[in-house]
Amino acid sequence: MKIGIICYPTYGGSGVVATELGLALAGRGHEVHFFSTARPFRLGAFQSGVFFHEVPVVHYPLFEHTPYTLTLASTLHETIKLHGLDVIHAHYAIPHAAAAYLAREMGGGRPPLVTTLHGTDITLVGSHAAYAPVVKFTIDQSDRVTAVSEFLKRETHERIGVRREIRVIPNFVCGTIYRRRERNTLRELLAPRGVPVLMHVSNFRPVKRIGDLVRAFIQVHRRARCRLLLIGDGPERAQAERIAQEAGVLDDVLCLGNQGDVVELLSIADVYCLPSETESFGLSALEAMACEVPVVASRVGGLPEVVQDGETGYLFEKGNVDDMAARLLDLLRDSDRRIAMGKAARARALELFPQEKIVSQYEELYGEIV
Ligand code: GMT
Repeated sequence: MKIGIICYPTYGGSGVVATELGLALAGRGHEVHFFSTARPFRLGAFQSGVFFHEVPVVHYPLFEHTPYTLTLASTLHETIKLHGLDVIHAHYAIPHAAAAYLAREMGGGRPPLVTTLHGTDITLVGSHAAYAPVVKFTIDQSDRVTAVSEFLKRETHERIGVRREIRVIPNFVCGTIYRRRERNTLRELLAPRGVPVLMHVSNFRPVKRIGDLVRAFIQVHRRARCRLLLIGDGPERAQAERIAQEAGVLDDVLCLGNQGDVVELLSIADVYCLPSETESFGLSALEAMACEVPVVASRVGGLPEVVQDGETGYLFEKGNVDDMAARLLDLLRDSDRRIAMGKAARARALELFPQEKIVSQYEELYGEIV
């Protein structure tokens, strides 16, 4: 098949899932065309069967905001005419499903359109009154709609009022790439003399509640030797550093910024923390689990579908910093339990969310409509 994939190029789970899916499909012999304003950060070097189409962002003095939806629709339309795509797969409803809908209509109803909902396109931005009518319309008009968790499927029905069938195809991880490696030198560099490492990876948006994480770390740090490694960047990073500085723990809070190879870093993590306000799935938690890192996360959204409380990590009530700190401390103090939970985490990741199985589910879905 010739498959067009639309995604955001920036650091964020939806772009990661779209990119990994496209690369895996190309690995199976499909021709995959990516559409984005910049090369998605996980796309890497040239791979046979993978094409990237940069969507132009055209400025004009009259425009206060550039109408990206239209340039995306035009780019899709031209590529469909030129290459004869069999299916368009829009990742993240806003505005990708709308642009894909437009391109399909321009092509006389072809090719069919799959929309994958990722989370904030429904739970935050998508349910805003300014977007919801278009989100609902484009979901209804898609030939197939998928959501990355049962939670997100429910939310789409309840919040947006969508009645049509939504198929849950969860996010996935490649167990061959995401596995724990011996990285003693890196560990010695970032956390010398066996200091236990707590880790968090995100784009530091308010929804991630980074402040809660630093406050819990401050409590843990008073009672046990540990270091917090924060990977990624975004609007809440400076505040996180300020909280750590005021508490006098900044020396043990390392903000590494955006990183290319998270597997290397996850390989030196002892516990992964995700204290989000909401999370439709929590892909970063799954990647940590595949690297044998137990996850301490808030009991929100789709996270309970990923993290098994008491087996592969712990869940706490959102905003309960004391409980988060207690759970982190438990794991730091009991290395046997920590290691056992890490192994259980990898086993769950590979049993429920293996790349091979989930990519096949998308392939079957395309097969139904092409
Ligand atoms: O949460 C983010 O920072 C990024 C966002 C996105 O759309 O790129 O992530 C959403 O999609 C991921 C991939 O499906 C999910 O794993 C995340 O849970 C989801 N984020 C939220 O729901 C907040």
